[in-house]
Amino acid sequence: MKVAVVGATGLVGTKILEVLAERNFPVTELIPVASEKSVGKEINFKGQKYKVVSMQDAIAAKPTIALFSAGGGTSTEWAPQFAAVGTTVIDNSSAWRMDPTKPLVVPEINADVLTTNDKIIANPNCSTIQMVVALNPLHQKYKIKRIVVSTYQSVTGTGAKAVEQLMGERNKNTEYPMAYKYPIDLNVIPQIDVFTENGYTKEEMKMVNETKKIMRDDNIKVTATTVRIPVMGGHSESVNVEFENEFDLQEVRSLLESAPGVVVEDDIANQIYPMPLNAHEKDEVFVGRIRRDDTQPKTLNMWIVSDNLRKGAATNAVQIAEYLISNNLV
Ligand code: 11C
Repeated sequence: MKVAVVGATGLVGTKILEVLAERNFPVTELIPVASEKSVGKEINFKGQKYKVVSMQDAIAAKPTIALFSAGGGTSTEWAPQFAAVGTTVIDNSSAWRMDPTKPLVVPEINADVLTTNDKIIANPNCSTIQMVVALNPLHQKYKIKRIVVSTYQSVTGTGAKAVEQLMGERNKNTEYPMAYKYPIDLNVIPQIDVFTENGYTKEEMKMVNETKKIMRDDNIKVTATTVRIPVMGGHSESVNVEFENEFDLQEVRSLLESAPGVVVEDDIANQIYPMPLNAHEKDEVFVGRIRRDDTQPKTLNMWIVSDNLRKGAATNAVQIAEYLISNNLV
């Protein structure tokens, strides 16, 4: 299968190449694509070198699948041009997620919406993916009324420049780029992405809107505070969830233990709970600190951690591609 990776030199693009190789995705021809300034550079895939090509050359090659991770502007402009030559685009940006004609997919939850007609498929935001993977099995059983989520997000979500800022500050370098308005090392920044008119940030509104679309339930209320912290391994989330129906804590644990893509790490007697250091480079969503909210009925608290570059981006996109292949949708 001819596979294009658009944004192949970025943090997510590099991770997509790693995940494709690890999972032995059936790539017969790899087409790495990046911005004009990277065209001609070489990237490594399974021990072989490939030259980065331009968008036009990639479209001319008519790949079967294109995995996009090059920002919303690039996706808006180029994804339809790939789709027009018959390529199925799986897009990591926010460009198409809330378009009612485009599916927004987390394979463990709603891959069944996909058809052969879907030529642009949206991959959700990282902080949304890990939350819904853990919450969907509980929604199926107890029906979620309201979610209150606060996030603790890794600098890798911003990209390579933010990693350079954090390490530049930590190593007391004299020169490094500023990805954020403020220092990030020894700090916490309660802003991810730009502010919207309602006083929330775009990242917060992604969690609100994408959750409803993926879980196919517009009645779920979500309120979010998204926060950047000086961490590299993954995103963490404190989630308070109120259900329509009463739950049994032991049953909640069993549901999570048998949920696809979820690992329960919850043994407080031994101080076992999910942490980004342990989730780093893993594909699962880790859940711990599972306990009742004693202040109101039918309400649960939990702590959810996952590697934002893997399940939050690259792995989820590759899993969508695998689903398309195994269901003859490409
Ligand atoms: C972050 N969640 O951690 C963002 C990165 O809409 O795909 C991914 C942005 C997106 O900053």
